[in-house]
Amino acid sequence: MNLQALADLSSQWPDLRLLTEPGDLEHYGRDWTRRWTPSPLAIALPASIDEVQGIMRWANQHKVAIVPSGGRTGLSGGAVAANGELVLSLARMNRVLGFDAVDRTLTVQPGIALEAVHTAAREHGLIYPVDFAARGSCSIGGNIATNAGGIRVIRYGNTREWIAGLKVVAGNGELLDLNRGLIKNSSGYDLRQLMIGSEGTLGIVVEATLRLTDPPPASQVMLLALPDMDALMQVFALFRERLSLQAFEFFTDVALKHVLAHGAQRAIDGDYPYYVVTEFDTVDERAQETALATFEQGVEQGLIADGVMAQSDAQAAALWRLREGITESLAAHKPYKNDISVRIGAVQGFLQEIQALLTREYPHMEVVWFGHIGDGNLHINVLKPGTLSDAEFIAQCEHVTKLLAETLQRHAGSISAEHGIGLVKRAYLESTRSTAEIALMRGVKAVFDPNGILNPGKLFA
Ligand code: 2HG
Ligand code: ZN
Repeated sequence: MNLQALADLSSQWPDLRLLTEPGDLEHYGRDWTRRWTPSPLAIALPASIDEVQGIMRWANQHKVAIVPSGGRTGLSGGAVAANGELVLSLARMNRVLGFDAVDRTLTVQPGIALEAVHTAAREHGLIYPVDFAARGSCSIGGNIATNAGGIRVIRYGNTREWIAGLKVVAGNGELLDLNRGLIKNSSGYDLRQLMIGSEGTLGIVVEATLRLTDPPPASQVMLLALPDMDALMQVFALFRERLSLQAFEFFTDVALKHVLAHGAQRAIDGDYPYYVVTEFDTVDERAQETALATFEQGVEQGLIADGVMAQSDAQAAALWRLREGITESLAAHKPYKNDISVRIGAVQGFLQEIQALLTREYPHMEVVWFGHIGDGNLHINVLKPGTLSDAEFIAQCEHVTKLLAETLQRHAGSISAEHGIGLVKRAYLESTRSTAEIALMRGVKAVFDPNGILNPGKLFA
């Protein structure tokens, strides 16, 4: 039946690129979560908004599910096609469409990589400030679909802050032109913001107008070694008070062990349980002195055990690699991931509570902690021991995630800080959103996507 539908799509849109080879189905049917076996019906690679609309109308007519697809670097299964869906890949729609010097906006197609957006912004002397390790492979459309955060949220906020306008093909195939680059627009519901973070369940982003900003002043990168977990938020408070922070990231000795084994360079001799990579503005020499004085104060108070200040761009990049290389260094261990957040003010108590929980529940497993602690976002990766099968390992991790979700609920946190709910965290949505909220979300979904064509099973069952 679906093969017939596919033949119909191809005859309606003879120029549309469609892939059905097993290797392509495998490649486009998965994201960075390696848990599901890809089995899409086919892959469509539209080259225009017209083609995207055509696909959506066809999908409604034939009741074929669509999985929107960008760089497939997601960690929540949001771009997985494991049930005969048509993958709608935006990979060919990857151009910069225009720059507006007065509005300071860049208009792009959704399939452009984040790194290419950075380059385009810099060519105009400006920056697009959302940034994270997957920059070379992820696409801006996927960033928008998950409201991506990353390493500079502490300074610039999430993707949401930087979207001036969106063109979206809704679930029913209608093209919406949302907010059109306006700064002030008090004309009712902001559907643009509703689309951001909707994980491809309401519409497909086909064009985005991004806000750009001035590059930050010169900056300095520092690696700090801390004696214990209690010091972490105290050092954050000290540094935030004295310096103008761009980033404040942490990782543990276990994360360091993996990243070093994966080729990163050791920067501090000696072993410490916690590390911080921080970057801050250094407008003049006084700022450098303040940074050193802040560091020394931390040492005197027993909060900092050791530290390194980058002396060159290359050294700064090497320090960043210690933090940014973690995900890749763990990939071979099939990690089970948690991406959680609490208010900054709740981090300290929350950390202590979940450390006790994880030590108790994972006695024989390696647990790797790292993340954007300066904005309350923690990544916990549990590594699969060789003694457990995939299924046993996941069952055990799901049990612990349930306990973690209960703890999060008590601390008013979120089960997904920046990766999205997708398939992976669907069972825990209720720990973060109330029954009334979820009912409204389902209602919204039904309005934008009446036939339930778009990314079914993601976000909610
Ligand atoms: C990061 O902060 C990414 O490096 C990935 O969000 C986190 O691998 C992870 O769990
Ligand atoms: Zn992250």
